[in-house]
Amino acid sequence: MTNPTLSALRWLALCLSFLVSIHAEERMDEMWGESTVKLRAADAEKGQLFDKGNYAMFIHWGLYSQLANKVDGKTYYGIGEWIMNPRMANIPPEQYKKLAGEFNPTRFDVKAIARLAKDAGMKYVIITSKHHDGFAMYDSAACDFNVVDATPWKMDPMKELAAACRELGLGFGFYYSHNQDWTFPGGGGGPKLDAEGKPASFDDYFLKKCLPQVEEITSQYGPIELVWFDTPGRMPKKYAEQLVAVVRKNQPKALVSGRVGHGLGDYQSLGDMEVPHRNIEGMWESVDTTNDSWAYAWYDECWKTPDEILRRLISCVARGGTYMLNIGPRGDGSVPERAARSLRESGAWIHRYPQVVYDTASSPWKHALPWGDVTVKGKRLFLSVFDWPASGKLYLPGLETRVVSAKLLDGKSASELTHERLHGWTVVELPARAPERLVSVIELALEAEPVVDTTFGLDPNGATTVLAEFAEVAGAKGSKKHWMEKFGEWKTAYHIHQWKPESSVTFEVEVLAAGDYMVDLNYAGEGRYVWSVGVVGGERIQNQQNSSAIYQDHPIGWLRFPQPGKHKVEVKCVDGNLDSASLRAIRFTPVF
Ligand code: H79
Repeated sequence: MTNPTLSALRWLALCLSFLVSIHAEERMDEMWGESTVKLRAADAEKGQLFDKGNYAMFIHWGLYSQLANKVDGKTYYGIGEWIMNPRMANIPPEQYKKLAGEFNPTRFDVKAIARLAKDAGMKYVIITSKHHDGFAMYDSAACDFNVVDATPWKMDPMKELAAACRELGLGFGFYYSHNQDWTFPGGGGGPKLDAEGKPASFDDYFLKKCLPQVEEITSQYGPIELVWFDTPGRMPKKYAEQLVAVVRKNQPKALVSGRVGHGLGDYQSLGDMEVPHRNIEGMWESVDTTNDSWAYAWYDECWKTPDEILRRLISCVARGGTYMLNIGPRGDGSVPERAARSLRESGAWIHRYPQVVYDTASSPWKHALPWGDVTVKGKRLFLSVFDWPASGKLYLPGLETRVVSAKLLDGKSASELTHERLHGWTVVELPARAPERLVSVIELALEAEPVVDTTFGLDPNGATTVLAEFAEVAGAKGSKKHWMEKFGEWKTAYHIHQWKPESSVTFEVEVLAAGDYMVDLNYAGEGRYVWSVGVVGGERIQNQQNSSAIYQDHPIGWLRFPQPGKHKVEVKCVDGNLDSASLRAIRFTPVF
């Protein structure tokens, strides 16, 4: 179909342009919307399920689900809904459109999907009404490339799904790719010529398809919770404004995602698959998926376990946000059983501990703690313990408010725990065994609303990792970095780079006991580096270690903290290829 040399050259050019572009934040804005969306709180009319529910189901389902990442016998690894894109299987629009003729998803069961969302503890469901491929998964009068007009199935699944969600008290809403449309002339990334061979403009696409379709999805399915626009690209503001106006007119109570662009959304959506490390004010969400791809991919059995789902959900809620987790049904409509099992099992936990997840405030520590995370309701703290300490003691640094009682919850009852204060730390005595297989919960009742010193306390029980984003940086650069593990599978890290011999990176920590701590640095780079790590006013150690392009922990050595209390730890990169050194975290582990 294509000349191999040409396509190799094109790949190379695309890869290069991607490498060059991806670090620029403006490029990230094109994909994920402005990071400067005005963050608002929910009001009584709007955003209640989002703001208080904190957990939603995302569904990616379309023609691409049939291909499941395999075309002409060849598997393409990455996000399945991108399969027709030149960066994946490069299927020409006319050929892709023929897939509709085979779309007959007789195993799509709206009641089972709504029940799964409910059992999972989710509060609303957002499904792809049209992805970048341009195929409408609902009955669209604006464009006949849709599930009713173009398939042998001839059904509109959204009518029944909306009804099934409502029957169970779940909210319902649509994903809509507003800027990209790879099959409609004039759409972003779409054909440049119309059916008569005349040049098509973005206006052609916008007026004939996009605007009428947004009118349709906001008027045909009853009250909806949210319209999840994605990847604004360089769509000028005037278009985004018109789309938002349609949503406001038809669905005054619906939220608009930040990815509509130009700061016109109601809340901020973080980068795909990004769980943030520090608290974020206002309304925001993380979107994530149960495996690695959004749409169904035949090979992708890399499922998140119930434990991982709970960790990621609780981490988002503790940072102040909402978590939307995706499933990708197969082309026949069935939901992969492993995804369903993980969701049901984590959901059973949420139904035992609803007070931890729903309508809670973010952690007053403003970051995760080494053993877990904290959510708050007034004077009550919920400590979600991900890693149960073998020592029988849980250490909580920096809590300045008096603890009235500590209770270990077990889903139904609660047992009183002994607690004491030690050098400003709260120490809770625990039974040897965790009551829960997944996440055990301790409830602290406080005398008043919590006041916390947010300094990182080094956990006497084991390793404490402090990420680079919490360091004070002098003479180097700290910034967020996004990269793709597989195509479309995004990873995000904050790293410190552009090191100079005089650069100084300082972490503030609190120790409960004087003594030796093993120090590891997590970094990537090229060749060997010499790092120097010192307690300000105390011992300084120095060591050479190797590196690779992948972030890894590298042992530096034992470092002594001379007395309990607050200390500053300074890191310097003394020798090596400083231009490629990229520091992600420091880790301290008590030696005795
Ligand atoms: O629906 C899921 C993805 O299909 C969609 N968002 C989630 C929820 C999504 N669309 N685009 N992206 C995510 C970002 C993709 C960016 C890339 Fe590229 C496309 C990376 C490489 C090709 C644009 C062009 C950015 C760099 C080069």
